[in-house]
Amino acid sequence: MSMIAALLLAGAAMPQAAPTDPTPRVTFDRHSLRIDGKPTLIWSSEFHPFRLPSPDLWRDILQKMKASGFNTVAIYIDWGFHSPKQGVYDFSGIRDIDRLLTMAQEEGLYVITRAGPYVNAELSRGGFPGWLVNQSGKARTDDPEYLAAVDEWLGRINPIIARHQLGRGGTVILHQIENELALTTPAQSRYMRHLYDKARGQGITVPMFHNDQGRNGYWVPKSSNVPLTVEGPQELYAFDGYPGGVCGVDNKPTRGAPAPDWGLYGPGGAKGGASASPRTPGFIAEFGGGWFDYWGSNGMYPCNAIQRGSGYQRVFYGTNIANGIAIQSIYMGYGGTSWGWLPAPVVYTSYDYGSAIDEARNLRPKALELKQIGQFLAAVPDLARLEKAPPVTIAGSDAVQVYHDRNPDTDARLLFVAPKPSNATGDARFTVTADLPDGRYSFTSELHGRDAKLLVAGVNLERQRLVYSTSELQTSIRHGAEDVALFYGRSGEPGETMLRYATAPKVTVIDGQVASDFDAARGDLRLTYTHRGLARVRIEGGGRAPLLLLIGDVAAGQSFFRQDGLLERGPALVRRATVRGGMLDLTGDTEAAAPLEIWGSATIRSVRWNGQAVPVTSTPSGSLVARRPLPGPGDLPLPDLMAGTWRYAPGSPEARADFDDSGWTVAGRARNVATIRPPTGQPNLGADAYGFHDGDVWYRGRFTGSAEARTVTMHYGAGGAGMLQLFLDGKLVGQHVLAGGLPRPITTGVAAFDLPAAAQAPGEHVLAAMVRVNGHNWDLDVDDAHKEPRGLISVSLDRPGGESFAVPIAWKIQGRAGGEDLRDVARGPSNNGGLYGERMGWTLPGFADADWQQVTLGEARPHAGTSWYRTDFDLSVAKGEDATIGLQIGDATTPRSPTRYRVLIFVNGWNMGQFVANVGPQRVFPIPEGVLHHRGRNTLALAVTSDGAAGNTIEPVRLVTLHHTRGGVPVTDLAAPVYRDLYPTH
Ligand code: IPT
Repeated sequence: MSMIAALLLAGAAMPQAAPTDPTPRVTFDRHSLRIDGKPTLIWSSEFHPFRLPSPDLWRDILQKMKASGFNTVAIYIDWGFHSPKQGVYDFSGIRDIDRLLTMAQEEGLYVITRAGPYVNAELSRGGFPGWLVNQSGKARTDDPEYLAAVDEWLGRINPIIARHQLGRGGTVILHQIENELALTTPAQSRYMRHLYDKARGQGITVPMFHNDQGRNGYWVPKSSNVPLTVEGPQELYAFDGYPGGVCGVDNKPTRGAPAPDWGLYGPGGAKGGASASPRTPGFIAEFGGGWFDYWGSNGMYPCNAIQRGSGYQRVFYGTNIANGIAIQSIYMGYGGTSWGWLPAPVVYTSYDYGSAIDEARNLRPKALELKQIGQFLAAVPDLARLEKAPPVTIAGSDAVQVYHDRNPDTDARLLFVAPKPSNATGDARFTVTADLPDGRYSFTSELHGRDAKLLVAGVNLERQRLVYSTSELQTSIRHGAEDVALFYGRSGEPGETMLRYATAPKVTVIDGQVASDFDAARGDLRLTYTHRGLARVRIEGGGRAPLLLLIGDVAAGQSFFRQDGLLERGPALVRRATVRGGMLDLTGDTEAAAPLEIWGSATIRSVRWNGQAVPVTSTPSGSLVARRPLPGPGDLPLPDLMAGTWRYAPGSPEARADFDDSGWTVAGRARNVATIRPPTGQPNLGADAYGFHDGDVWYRGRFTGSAEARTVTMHYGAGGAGMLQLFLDGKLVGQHVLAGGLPRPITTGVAAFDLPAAAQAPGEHVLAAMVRVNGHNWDLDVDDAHKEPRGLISVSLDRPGGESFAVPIAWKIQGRAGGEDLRDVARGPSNNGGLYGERMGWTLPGFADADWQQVTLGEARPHAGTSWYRTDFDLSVAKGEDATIGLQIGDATTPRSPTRYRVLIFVNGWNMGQFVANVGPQRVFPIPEGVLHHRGRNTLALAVTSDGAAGNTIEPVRLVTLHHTRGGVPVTDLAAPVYRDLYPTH
């Protein structure tokens, strides 16, 4: 071996760090991250603060992630969410990233920051700010105009991240510099280098990475030296993957493909390989934990939650772990809400994603399984460093496979048992024979349906020695002189756990049916049982600390939380456990009256639950149990909105010929850098060129009546399920809707209308068009797709068969009041578009609608254009109770209505989403507390847009409870302007 090769090899075994930090706390070797030198498996899930516009509730999500077994949260940060205008940035209120990173630290989670500049994330423009689409330079290259914009952003966000790095005031351990940059020309190389240098220069010292769109080997660290890969400047290589199939159109889960081997068991090389970057840890920066849903679907989120639910999680996440993927982040942990104009054309308002925490902040059943996996990973630190171990022998079934791994330092084993192929769902009973650290053993196990098992062998567990177990280990604690270990298995399945002792220990079965025998020659205590409920066994003597062995079925296992070194069970959620001077303070949630049982520090003398004393008594298994159940939530009565008072005002005065548009912007001359342009010589009508980047935009075009003015053809861009309404002198000519119902929606269209005879009459006429802009395209493919124009692209007024653009039109444009100069800074750039009612403040609390017409919503007549309906209602959610209340329109059991209308929903001034009756599928819109005042008055304003045809009337609107517990976190109503703050002179 050459000297250099020898040095390189030696170097590979040494922990590496980012080059600029003299005392790095986060380093890595080829197996895993090391935190303070300790190999640490990173088990993470994704959260988007911008998709939960109520910062107090960020803590709720972080606590639920922690309680579900995660040690890390990954966050995207959306550049556009913070910047309405070049040079203008906001990091306050719902945009306070400092606060989020502080909370993560307080909640004991590590953080992976993914701060753009580009994030994708089903966001309008993939997270780029609105103003960026006016740049002529190509985005995600080293174009100077683009880089200058990027530097603006990085100059603000990087220092925030830097001051929250581990050891420097926070818990940020990894930082992502770009997302899925799948174009790898020299311009991208220079761009990547720029991003990296910038971050280092601005004090980010933790290891950095890029998220490769699949396992392509794009942007691998210099050290990797693997053919067909592209080098990048960062320390780590990470990629994303969404295997496992998608739901069918019938909303039924599909079988999907087997779990890919993206590590130790892969075929080698960049694409599938053992690694594209052999000197850095296996790192999946996004692994599908659900999937997004699109306009016109049948409402796939519940199915997505099942498709990537229980069996999927065990099979797929388990396959990753067995492949030595030591950094794994699930996308999404909590999806949330793409409120306002956040959504890209590919998605509607809900970004529930089928994730473990649903949009209304309920823990789905799959979260309970994640908790078991997460607790297991934390209990066996050996799993951070895995290598292949010799194959095992499997008898009795061809339908299973066992991945056998070992930790090179401790020789601890992982036996990952999965169906073969891993998307199979049959029944198998089999016997595994393996040479394990404590000898050669054979054991029998089963697999039923879509399932897999993460078994361990040869592991030191607290003060015990686990030879092997056919039950899955969930967790263990030291409880004073005694250890407690929790195992689980499928209900009704036999199980066997083997423990090592010097001499025969004393076995006392406290609860359940567990048999034991001792093999004195080997020192093996074998416990055999059937998983059912929760068995409790105490084992004493034999040369070890006593052990309380808890053996549950899956449901029993899932009832356990492990917070702060204690075990707790009974309530729906245990958020925190704090022991101080003999007093245990627990916080958490109950969905109904619930028991409480605790194993923990032997010094606990009294217990409080959410601040209330709980009398406890001790049990033979060493636990404390509450003498009375913890209380559940009370009733949550909601007001009947249909019985309330509603006020109505027509909302499309812009359509009228005599409307005063003197304050509007003349459209035509602005520079056009859009990807679709009007024919040469025609004006630039694209809304972005005039500073209107989000939401609805109005146009008024004056022309002189002429015999030529017979048809009008409008080329326009409006995003997913976007639309256009055209009026002539105040009367609706027609509307045109872009087809929804596609994962890749149609985002531009051509609307052609015959004009009424009025257009041929002499004198001035006005064409007025409203374009509902449902998002800008993302830039996933690095082709500037975010610059596809929105609003009108070109308009031709002609006689059929005549010359195009025969009749000239003078256009004016109006979008959001103030354009890039936000009037409502607190609600921010994605809250408002340019509807008349939005420009006039009709969305806001405190607007005086008393002189509007009083109507009964159930009897409202449809009007062509936009109609506004306002009402107030009071809520009084009991103190100490958490809830998510939603607004439902129409019949929740059908995804869409035969009627054609759409609604923008403003709650206390916040644009909480869009309902499109004939496209669907979303009918229920969760409104987070903070936006919604749970104890006080609320203002609801609905902007209903239709063609006015009979029947296109708004369906019944009601409030519904989507989540309700006793517990929760304290939430303050958001500080945001009311009407008089923004319209002081009115
Ligand atoms: C990948 C993106 O990185 C992420 O931002 C998000 O868009 C996610 O997937 C899908 O929800 S994109 C990739 C799957 C093409």
